Amino acid sequence: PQTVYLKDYTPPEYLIDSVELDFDLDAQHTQVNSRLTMRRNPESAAAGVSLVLTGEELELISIQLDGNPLTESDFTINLETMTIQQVPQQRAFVISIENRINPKANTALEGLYLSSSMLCTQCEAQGFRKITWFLDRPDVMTRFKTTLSADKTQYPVLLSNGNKIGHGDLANNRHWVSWEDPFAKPCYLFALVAGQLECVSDSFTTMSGREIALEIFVEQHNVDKCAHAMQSLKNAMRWDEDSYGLEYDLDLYMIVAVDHFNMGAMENKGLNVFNTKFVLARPDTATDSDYEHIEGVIGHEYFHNWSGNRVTCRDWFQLSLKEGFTVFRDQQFTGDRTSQAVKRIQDVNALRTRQFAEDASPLAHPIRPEAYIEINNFYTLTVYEKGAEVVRMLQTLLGAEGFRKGCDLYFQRHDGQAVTCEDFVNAMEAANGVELSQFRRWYSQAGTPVLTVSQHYDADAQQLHLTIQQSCPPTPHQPDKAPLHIPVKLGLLAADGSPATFVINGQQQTDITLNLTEAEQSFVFDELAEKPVLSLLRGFSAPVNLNMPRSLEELAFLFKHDSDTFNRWEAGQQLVVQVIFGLIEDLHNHLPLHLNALVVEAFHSLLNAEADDLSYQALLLTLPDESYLAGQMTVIDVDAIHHAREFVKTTLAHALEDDFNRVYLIHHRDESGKFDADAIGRRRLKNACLSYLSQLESSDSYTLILAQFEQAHNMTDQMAALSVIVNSQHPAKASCLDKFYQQWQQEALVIDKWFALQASSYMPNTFATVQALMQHPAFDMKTPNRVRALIGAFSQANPVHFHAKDGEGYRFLADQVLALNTLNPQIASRMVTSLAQWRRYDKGRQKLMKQQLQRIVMTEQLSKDVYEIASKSLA
Ligand code: BAL
Ligand code: ZN
Repeated sequence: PQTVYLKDYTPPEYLIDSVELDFDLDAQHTQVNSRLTMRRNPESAAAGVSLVLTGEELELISIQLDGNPLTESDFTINLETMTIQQVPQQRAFVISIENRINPKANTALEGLYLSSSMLCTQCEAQGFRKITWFLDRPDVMTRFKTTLSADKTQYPVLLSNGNKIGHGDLANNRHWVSWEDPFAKPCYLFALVAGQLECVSDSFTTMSGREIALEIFVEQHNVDKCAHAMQSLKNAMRWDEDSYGLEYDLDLYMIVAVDHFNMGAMENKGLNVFNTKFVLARPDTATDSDYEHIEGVIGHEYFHNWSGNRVTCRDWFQLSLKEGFTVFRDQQFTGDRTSQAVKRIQDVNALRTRQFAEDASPLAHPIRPEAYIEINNFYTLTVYEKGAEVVRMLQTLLGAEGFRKGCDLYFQRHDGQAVTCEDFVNAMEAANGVELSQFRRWYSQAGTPVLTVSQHYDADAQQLHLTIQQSCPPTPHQPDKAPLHIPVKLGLLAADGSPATFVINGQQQTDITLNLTEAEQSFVFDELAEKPVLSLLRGFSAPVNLNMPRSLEELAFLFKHDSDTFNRWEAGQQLVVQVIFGLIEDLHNHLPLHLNALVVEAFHSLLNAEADDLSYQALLLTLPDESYLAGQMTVIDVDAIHHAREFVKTTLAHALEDDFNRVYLIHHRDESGKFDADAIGRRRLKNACLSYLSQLESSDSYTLILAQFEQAHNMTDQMAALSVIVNSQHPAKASCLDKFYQQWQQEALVIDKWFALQASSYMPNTFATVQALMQHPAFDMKTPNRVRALIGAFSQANPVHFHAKDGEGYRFLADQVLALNTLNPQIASRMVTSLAQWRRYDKGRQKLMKQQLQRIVMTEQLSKDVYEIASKSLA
């Protein structure tokens, strides 16, 4: 397979002024007629008179140039292109193409495909070329006029981008609808949908007083699950006006929910297509987290209307320009709507467990990659989540106001254009009169930097001396790293836990953002009459690992007193991390385990403290994830991590049983249908306590848990109970799982939870359960949500069983990857990433994981997607 390089970018040789598309829709024989009005691009330096269009898996019917049919000597077609030997160079010309496609055979879910009985499209990144021949690249933007015709009974609703400009009936029970999008867009933002859909409608009045029609289309049985998505959309529209001054531009905003979707959702202009997972919610079917994710994703796709659609990417290497920025925007939105403290912790947790792992693997790449084989493989945590951290650092460095000025200038300069990450940074510089040349390295350098911190308090001089060294481990093709510009927020605490005032650069302060730009830098804080406690990297001000020796006492102190909500949580995490690593060492040395009393005391005091934000309180009680702990180990020992973490949890449960019971009972009440911060917080805190109590495996705990399972009227409580039942020896386990299935078998999204819960259980025999579930009538390899729920959950959220010593987990995963390779390469390659970190395990596991990667790479007819991930993993 061919590698595409950023350095090879050249402007398009031709432009498309407008396109008219006619679809004669049918599940197996759809005919596409396109009329492209084109001309030579004056900006292109390329010589030659031929025109190369991109197309894949298309059946050509006819082709014309300016109304004259072309014969086989006028053009050639290969796997991915059509080359027309000669087109006019000095004037506009029209290419008319008729081709046929088969949506039903399209199991890759790119281009036009069938989801249940509905026809829909996914064109990002390069799906449009599976619909018709085109200049399928984001810097070719054009105006689309689209006419859809189809059987009126099977496809009564016919949707595309923009405004509806006409409709009518045809012979043989067929009908047609025409759509016109007034905004020029790249073809990756094209969409069409046809099906038997119900419309839930509402409206929104913009800040300038324009009335926008809002429409959510779903299958009939889901009409009762759209209210939250609709409210979320209105919240997002208002928020973007208030926070960025950005208003919606068309008169209509449509969202369609489909069952079969490779991603979460897609920001097509005026016609978002969503995975049902991020639209449908009813209190009894969706958890509080589902509700929050729906609002976040609805917001994300809506925000793309400016950061992505009005200003788009020049090429796919610039993907983080729209994704990193839009993730940052959706993070701000969710924080404003819920709790900034909680949202920040959730985001950092995800970044550190998953993106840091990617950065430490053979798949590490900069947020602006320099090469790819298959662009679909670069919709990564690095491009999205680390990309958002880079935008966040810009905001930290420029201040909220300066950042907003930079955003305003960016949208003003580039509205209607396809631009680069460089253009974004340029706008930030120009709007603020600053220079960000060193900061730009965040775009080109991969890997997670490490800050090594040392401090010394000089009592005589009343000074704190702080030295920070930065380094970054080598990543593929980048053995040596240059120092980055890293904003480090910090504060100091006095012995009584209050903020300590200090003097730096002649100014008195209580907190500061240090600009780290060199490999090693020292800072002096003056006028400190007593030794302060350092609270460093507040708010996780940069995506780095900290190497800073801290005593358990100091961490317990910060866990109690730090006024920075992120660092307070972080102190608790690091306290437990240190204790768990001590226990792992004891396990390796065959010593008996004891839990340090400091941890018990810290949790006791937390459980007895007043709290405003109960969701935050629940996070403070939650132990670090096994995958986070794994990321901190040189040689990952999944069994020891699990054993030590369970030991801490069980010991806390026994020591603080009364506290957990009391807090549980204070907050246990039926508030189903209430989604305010208090109700959600109560459920989270109560269920965190329930999770500890389940460790007791006592008849009292079994009774309490079963009662919650049976009496729950909301999915949060029902799932929380079932989850602890599945991970315990609860005598009612089998009957609860069965009951849950019977209750929810008509609700696909709830059944996904049922699969995922069993696949991620750490109890014995899970692998046999997973194998049995593969044969379950409700399992389907062609439904990405189901594949993620079973195979994804087992390989990504069940370290103990996936990494079973005998290698059965690895073999199972490789079997499924190869089965998926022909059906849906995008989903197949996502599944391979679990094997990418093979070098981090012991020799025995390394060998077994590598064997499976080699087996995958050697397979014939491997998709580009899977080949790229498997071969890079082995490199
Ligand atoms: N653009 C692909 C889906 C998303 O990030 O919104
Ligand atoms: Zn996005």
